Amino acid sequence: MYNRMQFDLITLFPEFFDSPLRYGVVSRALLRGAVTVRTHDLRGYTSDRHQTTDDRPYGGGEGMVMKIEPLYRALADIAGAPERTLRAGAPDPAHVVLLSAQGRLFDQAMARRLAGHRQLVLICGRYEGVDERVAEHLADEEISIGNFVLTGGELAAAVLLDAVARLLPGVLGDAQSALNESFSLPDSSAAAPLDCPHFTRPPEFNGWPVPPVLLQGDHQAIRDWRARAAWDKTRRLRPDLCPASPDE
Ligand code: 9D3
Repeated sequence: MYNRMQFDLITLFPEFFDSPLRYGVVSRALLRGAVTVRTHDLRGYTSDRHQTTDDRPYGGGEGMVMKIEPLYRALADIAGAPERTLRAGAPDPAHVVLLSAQGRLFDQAMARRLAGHRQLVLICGRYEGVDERVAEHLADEEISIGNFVLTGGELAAAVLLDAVARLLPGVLGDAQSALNESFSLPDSSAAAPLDCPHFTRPPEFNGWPVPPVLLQGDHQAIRDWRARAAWDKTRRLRPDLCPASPDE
C-alpha cells in the first residue's frame, strides 16, 4: 500500500484543525489511511496548577513567549528524544517543524521534500513567539508560509499539511495527478508560466463571452491560445516568475 504519513500537530487549539481536515482531498486521504493526523493539546504537557504555556520575555518588552518545557514534553511523548541531535541518530526520525513568522518561506519544493518524511511534527506557536531554544535545539526547521502576519501557527500548519498531503502517493486521483502542474516542475528555475485560464458553460454570460477559439475544436489552436494566455496572465500578475525581458 502507500507509505502512509503521520502528522502530529502540537497546539493550544486542537479543535482548530477539525474543519480543515473534514473536506475534499485531505479528508479522503484520511479515510483511505494515506494520512493520519493526531492533535496534541499543549496544555496537557504543562506541570503547574495553572497549566502555564507562556511567560514574560527575558530582557523585557511587549507580549508573552511560549515556554520550552511543555513543548519538550510533548515532543518526547510524540517522537522520542526531543533534542534534534539525539533524534538524528534514530533509524526513522520524526521531522519537527516550527511554524513561525521568522521561518524560511514555504514553497512547493519544500512541500515535496517534506512529503518524503514518514512523520511530520508541526509546532504551532501563539503569543508573541516561541522561546528561541525550540528552534535551536528541538525543531529541524522553522517555516513561514508568507510575508504577512498571522495570529498563530495553526492556519500555517493547516496550509502546510494540505500542500504536503496532496503529494502523497495515492491521495490524488490520476486525473488530477500532482505531477504535471505549475510549481511542481523538477527545476523551479526553468521558465514556466502558471496555469492557463479555464472556462466552462455557458458560452456567454451577462455579455461576457468565452474566447471563441475554445469553442471551435481546433486542438492545435487551443494549445497555442492556452500557452499565450498563460504567459500573458503570468506576466501581468506574477512578473517575478517571468524571464527578464531583453531591454532590462
Ligand atoms: C511585533 C512583531 N510580532 C507581531 C507583529 C511578530 C509576530 C509574532 C507572532 C508575528 C506573527 C506571529 C504569529 N505568527 C505565526 O505564528 C506564524 C506565521 C505568520 O505570522 N506569518 C506567516 N507564516 C507564519 S507561520 C507561523
